[in-house]
Amino acid sequence: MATITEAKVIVTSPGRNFVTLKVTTSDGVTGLGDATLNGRELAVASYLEDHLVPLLIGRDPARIEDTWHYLYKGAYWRRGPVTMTAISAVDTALWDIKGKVAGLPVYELLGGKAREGALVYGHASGGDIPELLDDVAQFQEMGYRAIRAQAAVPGSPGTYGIRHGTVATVYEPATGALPEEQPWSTEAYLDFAPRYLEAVRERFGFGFHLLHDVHHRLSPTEAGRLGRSVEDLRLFWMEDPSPAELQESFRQIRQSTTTPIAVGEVFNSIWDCQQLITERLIDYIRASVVHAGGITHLRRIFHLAELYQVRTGSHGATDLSPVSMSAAVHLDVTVPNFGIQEYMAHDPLTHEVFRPAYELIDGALHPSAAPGLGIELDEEAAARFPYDPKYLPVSRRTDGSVHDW
Ligand code: GCO
Ligand code: MG
Repeated sequence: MATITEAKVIVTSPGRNFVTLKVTTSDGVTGLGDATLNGRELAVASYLEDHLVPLLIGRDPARIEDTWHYLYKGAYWRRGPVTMTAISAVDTALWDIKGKVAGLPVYELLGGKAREGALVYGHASGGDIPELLDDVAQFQEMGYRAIRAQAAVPGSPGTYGIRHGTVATVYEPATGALPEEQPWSTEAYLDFAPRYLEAVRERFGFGFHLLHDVHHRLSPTEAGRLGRSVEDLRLFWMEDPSPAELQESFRQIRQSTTTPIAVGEVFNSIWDCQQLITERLIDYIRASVVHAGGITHLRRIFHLAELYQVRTGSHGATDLSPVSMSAAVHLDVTVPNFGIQEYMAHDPLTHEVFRPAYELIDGALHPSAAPGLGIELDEEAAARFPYDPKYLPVSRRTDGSVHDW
């Protein structure tokens, strides 16, 4: 029996911060897992180094399911983003190893392909409506068949989702060495968002999927109003309309509008979306490999969703490293209830360290057929980019109080 002989945590900042776990077996096989938790990276690095790595040494790398439960139940303290991101990294690395040992791409271990590629959506944004329209045009030229549209809300500089620069520039919300504080007016947003979404449909028509992210900024009543006001624009989805700690609040949004609802990028376990799924309060579940317990646990969430006709639409912003993007694409091509995959191309510097083998073809990501996840990490290159503390911004209402981000 092969055993795990080493598990190394690699923290690097090629364009942005990433935490990666590299697991090595006694047969010399290595596997990678993403452990990046935006703005809280070192907490996961410590959880891994101080608490999980000692438990991995000597274990059988083939026993993925057993290791998952050993780490989850064995900790006594369950769930939470730090714990679940650390478990995700171990799980993803073990799937990578299992694929390499079997000589098969991970999608074959997951039951084989149900589709050739995973339809992705790109992020168009603008400081105003004309800029947004130019950006949408560029994404269409690049072959994207699904596009998310966001424009800066007048009076709310720094509105989430707005890339500052050309289409080749990467959108990156984690900026300051301390959190940047940004003003927010829900009234101004509710007035403006339907107008720019309508401008996109007017100019480009209905021959592509149009998505929009609300970023947890609305109450259920406000979200219902927004959803209703854009029904004629036939959005693919309205994302994160409200904070989802109160799952039952989505019933009100659901009853107010036929605009499809997507949620889940901050979820870390099946328990965060159990009611949303089983009561059909959402259309798309956006949990990801890196924050929701790895391939093993995310697959469980997706299977539960399948029973209730909820489709998948995993988070895939730049803070999800090419390691979790690789894992996501392997899983996406196998699940019957796949909906869409978010994809934001990484900063070119990121690719000096991470070499993923997935390919963007005609608006869809295709996994590599290489054994494992098809991802390599250059440790020498990683060492050239030391950790660079960055925080996500904090949002404040016009009266100065803290709002949801
Ligand atoms: C998205 C997200 C991101 C997050 C970021 C936080 O839909 O892609 O909302 O942009 O804000 O991933 O770490
Ligand atoms: Mg989002």
